[in-house]
Amino acid sequence: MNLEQTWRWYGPNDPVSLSDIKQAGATGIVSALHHIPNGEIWTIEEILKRKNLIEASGLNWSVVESVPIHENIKTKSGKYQEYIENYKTTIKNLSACKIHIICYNFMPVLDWTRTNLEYEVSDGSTALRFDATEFAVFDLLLLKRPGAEKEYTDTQIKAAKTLEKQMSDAQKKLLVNNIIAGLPGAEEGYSLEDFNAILDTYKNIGAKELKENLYSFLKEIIPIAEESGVLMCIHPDDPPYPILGLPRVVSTEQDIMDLYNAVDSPNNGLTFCTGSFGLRKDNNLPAMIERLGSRIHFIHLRSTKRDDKGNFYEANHLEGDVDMYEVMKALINEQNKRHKADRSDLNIPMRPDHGHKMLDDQLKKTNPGYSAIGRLRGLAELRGLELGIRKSIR
Ligand code: DNO
Repeated sequence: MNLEQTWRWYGPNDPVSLSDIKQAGATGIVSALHHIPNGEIWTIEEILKRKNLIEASGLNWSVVESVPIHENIKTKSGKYQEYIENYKTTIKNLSACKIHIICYNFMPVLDWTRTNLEYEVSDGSTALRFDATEFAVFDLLLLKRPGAEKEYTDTQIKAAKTLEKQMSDAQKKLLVNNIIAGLPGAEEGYSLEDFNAILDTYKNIGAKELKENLYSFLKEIIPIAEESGVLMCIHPDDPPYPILGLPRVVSTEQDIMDLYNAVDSPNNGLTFCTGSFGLRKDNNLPAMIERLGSRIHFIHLRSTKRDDKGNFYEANHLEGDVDMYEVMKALINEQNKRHKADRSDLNIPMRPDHGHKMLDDQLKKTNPGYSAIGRLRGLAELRGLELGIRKSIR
């Protein structure tokens, strides 16, 4: 009984190949059909093409990350009903191809957000970082979002103005791109021109409304997931608090409890991402695993290091603010509970989430956060930790 070791693969264009992944020791692949536009049906034919490619390398397509949710569903507007019907068909088609775990998120407009993709840490490798002042420069001075000043303190506004004066045009352009052009796996990218207009589609949607839209989506799709034997697992917000005046509703333990209660079914589950949840001091990760664990269907293991000014960077997997030892113990405990309850889903898939850009990868073009060697290090450390804990508590 182990956690299933998986690895995110972006498809045939990913600079990390399936044979690289095999050498890293992962057995499961996490992948998505990124070429299919948001909202459209994933046909059986397209799914099988990807599946066959993965299986030809002796690997297994364990998890889909993600089937993205069209913005119209999140705002419950436009063609949302049609997109929900398409989503149901995609669930059925994935199930017909024997793929039974689907990760998704419900973050408005942007998926995950960072300001710096090449932050040099003390050992010379680079990590992804979120700098609150850089973000304020983007929001207040480059995007010039109407009403944004109200969300910042005078000190923050002053710091943003000072920083903006020191930045070159190229640095500003890079910052804008890092935030809105779409990080790997984010299914949408925007131009600065379009961006304010898209944010405006949320002008009447606060947290309450967004939760309602999420739950009405779940009420439609979870019965289909149940019939198809598919486990849906929502990914938390990254970072787990509102940005750009947008609501966030998947950030805390209470949010997940609300989500579980909205549709009380094991198929309505969670992707436990330690990097995202771990950014909030009020999220006690091991306790969350203990209480939310029965519906955790997928795990992202990663650590972050935050300061008290709203900045954070991605630390090595066993360092930073996440107590990975306690997290791993709680996960093993959850597996033991499942074992006792005679459940068949013992080998919960986990993947080393992100990694530093290091060694030879520094000379290569890689997907930010998804280079080979940093994740290889992460996976190696995590599997060692798992083995050590497992053997010592037997
Ligand atoms: C970032 C990822 C996210 C995640 C989605 C899930 O590295 O964790 O892009 O895949 O939010 O839907």
